[in-house]
Amino acid sequence: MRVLASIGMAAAAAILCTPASAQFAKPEDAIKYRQSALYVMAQQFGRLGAMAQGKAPYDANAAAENAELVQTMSHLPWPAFGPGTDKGRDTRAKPEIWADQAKFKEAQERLMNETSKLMVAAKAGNLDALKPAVQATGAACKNCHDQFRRD
Ligand code: ASC
Repeated sequence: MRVLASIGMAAAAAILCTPASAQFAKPEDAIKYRQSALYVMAQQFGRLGAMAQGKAPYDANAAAENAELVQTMSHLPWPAFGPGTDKGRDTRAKPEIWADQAKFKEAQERLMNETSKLMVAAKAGNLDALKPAVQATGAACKNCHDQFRRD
């Protein structure tokens, strides 16, 4: 019983001592997570880009599916930029992310706003609706990269 109680106390202490932002065991995990999310998002977005630029045939169902994935993925990377995750694995994340959190948040919100619109546009089922939404989403990607990602 005493053993169980002390295990319980240790677990409680571990939870209480963990900063709210640290949902990852170590910085390396957070970096890997956000890179993975951004990578998948870029892959799905690339397929929409190809359609918008006429490099791939327009397929309304595929467009809607990809846009939905882009929209979902666009929400995932941000909690993985917590304090202390500026190093721990190769990363192009700039110190500005942690130095200007408000500006970084603004860039995230711009992207999530655009990906929501992208999803609506893709579901409209025509290429003319898709094109400007792809362009606006790409501009939101670029806006964040220009400020917060090393080349
Ligand atoms: C992409 C991709 C990005 C963005 C960016 C837009 O397809 O992988 O990172 O678009 O290039 O400027």
